[in-house]
Amino acid sequence: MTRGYRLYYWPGLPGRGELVRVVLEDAGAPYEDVARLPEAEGGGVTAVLPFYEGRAPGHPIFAPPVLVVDEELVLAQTPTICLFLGRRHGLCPADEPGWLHANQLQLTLSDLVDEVHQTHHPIAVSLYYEDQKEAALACARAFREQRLPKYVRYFERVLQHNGGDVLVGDAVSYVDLTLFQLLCGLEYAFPRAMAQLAPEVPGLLALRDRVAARPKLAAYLASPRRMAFNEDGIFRCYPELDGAI
Ligand SMILES: N[C@@H](CCC(=O)N[C@@H](CS)C(=O)NCC(=O)O)C(=O)O
Repeated sequence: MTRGYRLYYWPGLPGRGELVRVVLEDAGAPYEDVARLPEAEGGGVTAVLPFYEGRAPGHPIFAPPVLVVDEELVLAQTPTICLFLGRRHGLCPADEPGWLHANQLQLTLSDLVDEVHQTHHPIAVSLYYEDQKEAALACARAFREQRLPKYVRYFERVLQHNGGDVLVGDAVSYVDLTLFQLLCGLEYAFPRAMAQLAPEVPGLLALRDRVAARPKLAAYLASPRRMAFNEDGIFRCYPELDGAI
């Protein structure tokens, strides 16, 4: 049996796969990023499809990312994968109220991810952005004006409530790593809206910078393994959705 972690996620986009990668990388945990291998070596979309289509062994999953642990445990749902890794690698409070609050915050960040995706796909995931652009403009406007401020102000409040250094517990957790990735994505997709909100969330922005400077994560961010945001992912740079056009 091959022991260790195997990550299965759509190649070519950072998406939710990147939320798992930042935890693995900050933990210094070796993993195989299977779908990023060439097809000839068992990678590519072909590696992900058996999970997505229900043909892979192990507990059935609904949608990637998937983490296979020691070729035995098959995990999906990004918050569950990150909670599992966080608890295993000292990136999560150990006490019950602590990890429950971590999970609560992670699920709220996951809701935010869903709402970001909805800004460019408000009608159907199966339709192209161009085919739902009118609805996307309205959805993105409501997101920028109402939901985005509500989310970031909430997380600033959580941070200050916890003393200002980290979101939960007394050390950096997987939730802070997810927040880091989401702030990077929001600044990529909504630079104008985020610039307007910046004065209200100084604590979050400082936390983002502290997380980025953590040695293992910093090494990852500077490496070719780090996947840049692009217009196939969740965070897309469509200036019209940022109110820039
Ligand atoms: N709530 C799930 C959402 C998973 C999800 O939507 N995955 C996307 C890629 S980021 C996907 O492959 N969706 C295909 C589908 O829903 O059919 C999570 O957080 O992991």
